[in-house]
Amino acid sequence: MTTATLNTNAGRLNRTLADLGRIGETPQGMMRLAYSPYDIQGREYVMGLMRQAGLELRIDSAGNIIARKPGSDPGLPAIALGSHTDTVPNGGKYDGALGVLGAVEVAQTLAENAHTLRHPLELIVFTNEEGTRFHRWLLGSRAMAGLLEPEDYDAVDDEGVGIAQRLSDIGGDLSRIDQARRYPGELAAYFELHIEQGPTLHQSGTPLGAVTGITGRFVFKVEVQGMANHAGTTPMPNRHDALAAASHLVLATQRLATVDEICRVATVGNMQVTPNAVNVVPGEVALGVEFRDVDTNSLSAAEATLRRSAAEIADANRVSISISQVEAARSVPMPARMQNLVAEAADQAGLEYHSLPSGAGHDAQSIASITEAGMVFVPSVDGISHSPNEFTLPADCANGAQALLNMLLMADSRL
Ligand code: HGY
Ligand code: MN
Ligand code: MN
Repeated sequence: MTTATLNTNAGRLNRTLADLGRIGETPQGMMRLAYSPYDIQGREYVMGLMRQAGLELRIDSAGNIIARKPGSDPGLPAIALGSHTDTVPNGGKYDGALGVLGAVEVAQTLAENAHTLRHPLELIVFTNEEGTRFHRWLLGSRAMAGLLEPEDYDAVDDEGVGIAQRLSDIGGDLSRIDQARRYPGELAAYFELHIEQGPTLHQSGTPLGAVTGITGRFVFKVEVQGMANHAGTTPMPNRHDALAAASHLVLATQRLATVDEICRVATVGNMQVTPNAVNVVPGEVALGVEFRDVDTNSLSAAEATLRRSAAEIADANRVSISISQVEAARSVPMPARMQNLVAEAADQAGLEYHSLPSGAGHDAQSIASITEAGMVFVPSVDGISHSPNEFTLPADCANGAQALLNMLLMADSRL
């Protein structure tokens, strides 16, 4: 069944991307951290665009923005388009933002063509996708999908602010957060436009990506307990040097994905040294470890290897090392029917596409547990992301929005 396609407005989309990209912009990069004043400002900007597109807005108890437009058949479940507007510290202007503003552009295009879908349309902005707050990612989409864990309810962020306050700052309500839950059948499908954040599409010159699956991820908090002592008078054999031990652990983490090839990637991205003085043998080190793979068994094997290495390092450096898991996100396949929608949307737009897995996590991996989810990628120049150098060409942004619209129109006529 062919479906008439409408055309999104590339200029308008790239203008809204530039506008949102100025909210939270600093010389070091984007700082629209979840629940921050910058994030709140960005949410207000996006909500203004959604109202202009004729959508009715609400904020659920998890702080997610849900903008809705009725369809011609009120008995049908909504089709949702979404992503996030929060960024990592010193982040880029496209991660999440393109998915949200691409969805707004789709809604604007439908409105100005007076095109009413059969299904209700929902645009969703999920909160704290990056997990910069509380070091627990996908918080808004996990709340919607019923995937919150006990640690989420009493989380406190690095500034000592609890989740109840953070949610209240954006219109959410921790005491009612379970009301954000939605159940299978409430949504007919969920589509997310996102930058690839990796090099595959840009290197091959392919304008669109059909996402085959979203990576799993294990995250650990590691605490190395040694003994602070005088850097000048403490003989080397007498030291309990927590940073020396942590440094061995960093290299052991890297080996999981290089020498041992147990998982696809492994990273130590943050570390706090105490007392962090040049003339003191470090007494304590706290670090975060994450590894990712589409095969959850590989993640478990990597965890076992990491724990063995930690025991050997602790013994050799006369310290104690504790490893506590703070996240275990399973990998999520995208249904073939959703991947085929991307392929057909690309054909309709006259664009090549490439099927590929996502090395990044996305809200779609939460929402995939309550409805069919599909993701369409556009190229990241040189594969750079989570950096102020993150860049996607305006024409590629426009291609992504057009593909998203084509997917929506096809799904509306078939589901
Ligand atoms: O970290 C990620 O994979 C995503 O960008 N939140
Ligand atoms: Mn993202
Ligand atoms: Mn991200």
